[in-house]
Amino acid sequence: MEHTTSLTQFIIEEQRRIPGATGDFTSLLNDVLTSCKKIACAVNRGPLIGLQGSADTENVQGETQKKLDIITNDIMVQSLEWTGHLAGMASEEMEELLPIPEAYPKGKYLILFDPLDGSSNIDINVSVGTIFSILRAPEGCENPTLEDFLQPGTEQVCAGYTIYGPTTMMVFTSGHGVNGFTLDRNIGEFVLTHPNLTIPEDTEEFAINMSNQRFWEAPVKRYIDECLAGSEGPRGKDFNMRWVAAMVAEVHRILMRGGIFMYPMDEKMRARGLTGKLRLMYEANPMSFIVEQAGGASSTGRERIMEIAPQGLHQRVPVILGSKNEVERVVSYHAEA
Ligand code: AFP
Repeated sequence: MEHTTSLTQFIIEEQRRIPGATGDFTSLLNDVLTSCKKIACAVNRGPLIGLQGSADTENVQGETQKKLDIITNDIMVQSLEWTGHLAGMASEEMEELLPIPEAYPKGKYLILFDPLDGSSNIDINVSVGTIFSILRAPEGCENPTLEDFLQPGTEQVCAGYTIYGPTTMMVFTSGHGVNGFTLDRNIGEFVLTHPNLTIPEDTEEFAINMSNQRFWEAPVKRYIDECLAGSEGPRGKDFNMRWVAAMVAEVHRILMRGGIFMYPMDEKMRARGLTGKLRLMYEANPMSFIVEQAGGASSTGRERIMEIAPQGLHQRVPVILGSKNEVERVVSYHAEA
């Protein structure tokens, strides 16, 4: 039988390379992957067990929640709160941070997650995902405050996502490159299938919601106009476009074959008092960590996302990430403007 490396084996071997590692982080990551397996089951069986459609409630972002938004959030909380590896949790679906209940031991890590990214795709059977970011809690801290969570992306210990698509895959980084694992349902394990993922520096593929075109700022308009002009324009080559409406799927495609993803600032958001569409702590920071570890770049157009000092748990930021040379080009257009 062909030898495969399971995600559990992979992280235990990584742990052995770190002198003094206690195994706490390894166990936490194992708990995260167990919750993602449970979410994969719920997502897969959704229409068979009445889990599709709206829950008719709103989250803190004012967005209507799907039934699966609530159920996947519960799965994450229930799978992680009792394990003793966490000091606290925060979720895109919950207004306040969630302390670990008194009944359970406290650990040294904090986790932030978007339990079901791209949930508008659920009812049409298109890819969705779970995104997570792990931070260290301050030394000896049992009851973390909001300030303890508001660490810049550069402080992340680990970031990852699970994509529930034709196959279920988990991709993560703990600061030593990016690796992808595919769920083998026959053995119930994530198996290493995509070692050392790297993003090509150049690309001919962009992802942006074109319906917002008339609201974009000048640098983004310029960049996309030049892509659309194709081989007759200043770029001298034709570009392709994709838009899945689930950041997990966009980032996954970029890790597989390069590309640039943008959810930039626009006039419509500004008029509504918003500072961007995507959430810094649950989407932008973890995805930026992964993309940078794979050799790509990530920016708001004006600053590196991972260096932003967070102001709130649900803060939104513009996001431009992917193939390095393209991201740098968009950043230079912002600087010129
Ligand atoms: P949901 O998780 O609320 O469905 O939002 C998905 C998302 O935050 C991100 O994953 C997509 O890239 C983006 O929104 C899609 O936004 P549009 O609906 O404006 O295309």
